[in-house]
Amino acid sequence: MSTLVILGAQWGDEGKGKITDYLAEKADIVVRYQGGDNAGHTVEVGDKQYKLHLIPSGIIYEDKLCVIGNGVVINPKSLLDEIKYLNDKGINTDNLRISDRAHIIFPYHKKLDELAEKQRGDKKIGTTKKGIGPCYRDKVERVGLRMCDIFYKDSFEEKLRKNIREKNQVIEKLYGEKGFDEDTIVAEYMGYLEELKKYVTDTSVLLDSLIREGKKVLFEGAQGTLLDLDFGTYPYLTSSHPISGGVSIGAGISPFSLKNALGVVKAYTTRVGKGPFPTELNNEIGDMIREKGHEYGTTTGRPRRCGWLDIVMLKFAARINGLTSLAVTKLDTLAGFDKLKICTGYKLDGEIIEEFPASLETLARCTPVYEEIDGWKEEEIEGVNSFEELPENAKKYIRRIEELTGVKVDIISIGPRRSETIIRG
Ligand code: 2SA
Ligand code: MG
Repeated sequence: MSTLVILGAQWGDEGKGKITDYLAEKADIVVRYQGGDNAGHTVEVGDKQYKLHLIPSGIIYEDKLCVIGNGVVINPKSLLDEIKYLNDKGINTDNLRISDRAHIIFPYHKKLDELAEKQRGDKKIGTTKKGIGPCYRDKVERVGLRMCDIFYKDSFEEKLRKNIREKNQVIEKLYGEKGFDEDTIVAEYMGYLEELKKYVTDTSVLLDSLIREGKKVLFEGAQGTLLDLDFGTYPYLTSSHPISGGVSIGAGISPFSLKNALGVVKAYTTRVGKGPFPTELNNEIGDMIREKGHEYGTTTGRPRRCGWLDIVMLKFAARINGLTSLAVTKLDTLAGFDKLKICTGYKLDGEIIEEFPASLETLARCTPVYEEIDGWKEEEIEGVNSFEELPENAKKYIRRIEELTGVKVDIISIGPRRSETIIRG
């Protein structure tokens, strides 16, 4: 591993935090390249649990440089809260670096996110209401404020005041709600940003020199491939680029310096928020997976929708990301089921298709084609340390994923702890 991206191959919450934490031990630098505090990464070390939203998972280690890249949108208050949360748990955050080009989330972004969701009625996206979409919209519209702007206080204040006034107009005229007090936001946010100044630098230059030195860099994806703005289930997705193509733009490195892509895949499928989900189980099997797998959002606590593993989706993720290996997580959650199903294709108008369609209307007309595999028991998988020790049917399940996707499964996770990780040689 010289440069490796670890990303979600499904709809997020695949267990990227745990896998990144595991692989971070051998890395020098861990980098976030997209998203914001809509992400929720849970890492368990010994008897301690850490819930991270913005800071790369590598922070738990003493000696890793952790970079928040330009492609990330930063809520300064959340970031300061997270720094404090880590410091209170005895974690040092001096190794954090923030891109001077990263855009800033303000309270009006959150408010606009909430209001837009409310207005969508039954067409809700199911956003995390963290202001992610509205902040990226300002970036694309070229009116956003970036971390580098804080070094020029007067123009920063001027731009911020203009933005508050304009957003207030939308909030008041379009949605009929009360806008924000200009002075309050300016004072509060300039205070937060003053505290964050010491972490801000040109992280693109920094990463370039570290990569040239031969340092090992891990890029940590948030959300997942099917939530990618271009390649996900539009419009039920996030406003950034979790796919490997997002690394170059979101971290400011050449696309040719990224060597490997590890796709993290849950042994089944989950999704939070709305949108199509061909293998969803709206029955007691789905409920059982949710309870056994503790499938509730880290950021919002929302129950996640659960369903069988979808190979059409994984093949798509393998192709679009150029996956060089897979990590299958939560294999333990599937223990105790008599029969398991894997979706190998979609049936559309009497024909089998193997490519994920662009149109949601087409996707809604697809029905999954399943292959059945015998299950394994709880006691057979507990405390297992190697691939060979896994129950025969669990090995079959993993091998079948490899055959169908054409990508090798290098890592298998059978529990939240670092010790519950199987590495295949
Ligand atoms: P947003 O807030 O604009 O990014 O929401 C748009 C869609 O993206 C989905 N999304 C996510 N899906 C899974 N996990 C995410 N992070 C949190 C976590 C979620 C949580 O890791 O647990 O705690 O609820 C995440 N972030 C965004 C979202 O559901 C919308 O479908
Ligand atoms: Mg998550």
